[in-house]
Amino acid sequence: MRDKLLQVLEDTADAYVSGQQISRKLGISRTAVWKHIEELRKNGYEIEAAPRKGYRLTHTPNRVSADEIKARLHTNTFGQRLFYKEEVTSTQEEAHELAGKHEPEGTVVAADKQVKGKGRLDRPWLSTPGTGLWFSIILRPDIRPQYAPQLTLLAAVAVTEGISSATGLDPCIKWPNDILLNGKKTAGILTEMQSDPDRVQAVIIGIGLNINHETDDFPPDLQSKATSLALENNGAAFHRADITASVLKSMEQWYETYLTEGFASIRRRWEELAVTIGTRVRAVSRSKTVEGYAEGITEDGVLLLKQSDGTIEKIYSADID
Ligand code: BT5
Repeated sequence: MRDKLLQVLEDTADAYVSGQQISRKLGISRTAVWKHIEELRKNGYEIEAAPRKGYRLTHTPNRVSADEIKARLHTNTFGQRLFYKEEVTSTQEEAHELAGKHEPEGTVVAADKQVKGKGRLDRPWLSTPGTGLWFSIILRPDIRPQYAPQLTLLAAVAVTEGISSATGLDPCIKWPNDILLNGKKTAGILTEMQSDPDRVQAVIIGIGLNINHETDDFPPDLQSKATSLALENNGAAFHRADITASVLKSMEQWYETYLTEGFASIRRRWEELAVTIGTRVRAVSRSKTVEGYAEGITEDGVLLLKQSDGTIEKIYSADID
């Protein structure tokens, strides 16, 4: 019924439609109309109600555009140059191409749908339209390639804080790149780079944010592992552009800190936000599985696992159980 009501409101575009007209069209009482309007509002729809005129839809949460994002941006550079596309293969591919064409630092490519969203190690990233937001940021730090993983950790801190300041939710980080709510993944980060042997040309940070998914939007095998901000907010949706703008703001702030002060404060904040640290974990990589006590991370983002014999194992790339 809510879909039908929404359709009626959308069909009338900017004009008002009276409660009586809606109740006739949908075959429900005016009280029921009002109740459905309230439900829509809870889900982020902004609907004006004017005496004797009726209702008017002024804002739809599930529509994102470059304008919707830009209107909410409080950054100097990040996202100020913004390409928004309804559908792409992967925003990473688009951003790589733009980086090759000398697009400046802070340029963002965002999409509603990715046909081939990618995770690490060529794993797929589910990018259903109308639910989340998938975007990539071009950075051009003057660093050596081996320090690029620091930017994954920077992004993890920034995404965690960006989500909490926009939603009041309290996500945490799982090494190296998972953002979790209630133990389930709500965002993922993929860092790739274009580099000379000793200098980075561009780092492309891809961020996948699950925002308004319902459980059924995830395939069965992901339902126990993945979540969305709305699912962790009693089903109430967020405006995807709000979340995106908040994450970009947080990214810009932490990136400025990184450039002026180095990695130390990011590392400290990362360790505060990470569930991985201070617990026993199992790191599974292609070549081996290592169990141990997660002591912390190094200056270059490597996870340190203390073994029962006291030796420290360095984990460069793995999945953590
Ligand atoms: C990641 O990889 O978590 C990095 C994801 C980065 C996605 C962004 S979206 C914008 C940009 N463009 C791209 O094409 N990619 C980036 P990884 O740690 O390898 O996690 C991948 C695993 O997470 C998959 O094997 C699934 O098990 C699970 N997964 C896939 N889609 C998911 C989703 N939407 N939400 C939660 N988990 C998901």
